[in-house]
Amino acid sequence: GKRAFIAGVADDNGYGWAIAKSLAAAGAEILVGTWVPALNIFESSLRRGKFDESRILPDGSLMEITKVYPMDAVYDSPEDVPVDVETNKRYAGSSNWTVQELVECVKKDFGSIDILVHSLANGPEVSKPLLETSRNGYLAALSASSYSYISLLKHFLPIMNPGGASISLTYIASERIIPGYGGGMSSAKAALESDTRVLAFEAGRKHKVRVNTISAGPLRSRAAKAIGF
Ligand code: ZID
Repeated sequence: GKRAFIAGVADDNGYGWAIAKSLAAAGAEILVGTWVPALNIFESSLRRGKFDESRILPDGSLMEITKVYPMDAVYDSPEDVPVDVETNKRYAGSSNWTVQELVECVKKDFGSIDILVHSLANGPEVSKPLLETSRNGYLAALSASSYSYISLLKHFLPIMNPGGASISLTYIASERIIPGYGGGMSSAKAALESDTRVLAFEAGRKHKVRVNTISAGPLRSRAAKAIGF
């Protein structure tokens, strides 16, 4: 069977969860990466059976998540983590959550993966029009929503089996004006789409791994509610 790593699952309402279920139904082993500040509540909800109904697969069995990894995709290695984050109560309880350390852990635990799913985004100023977006807000949106994909793919590629596949989720606001999708999020999705073409070329040639992005329809996830969509 195939092994999939899905980055960006912290509840049962988002695309990451739904994709994990589809992959599980198709017989894949499921590993997920959960944003560090959301890790405790996700793991305890899982343990307490809060998601059991949403875990039901078409054949009646429950989706098994083999392992939940803490992650923060805006940090590539420990040197990148600022002191205030490192010492933050919500982060201090977890370890190995930078992208490089995460991939080292997956390698140690499982050796390789076949499928990488990027289902995460964050834009702290998403509710501000682009004209009112600060430099920091813009760069944060691109760091969490676009570069996070380059970083994950770059670190996972050496342990991805040839013939493997990688996918991310985008939004049509990259191409058309959608008021309300501000803070540089439209720019972040445009970057993600352009990067998908370049990364497909590079990862395809070098590692025989496919790279695609899906322009998603509306889903009432936590992220979508947060921006009032
Ligand atoms: P979600 O909240 O379930 O997933 C986002 C995840 O990212 C959460 O689990 C966060 O904890 C995690 N996260 C945030 N920052 C970090 C970080 N630094 N490190 C690690 N994890 C982090 O929401 P979702 O399922 O909506 O989002 C998944 C992907 O789908 C994102 O790339 C979205 O941009 C994309 N997407 C979602 C929708 C939607 O409707 N939910 C749309 C398009 C793309 C969309 O907005 N019409 C209107 C709106 C839309 C489509 C059509």
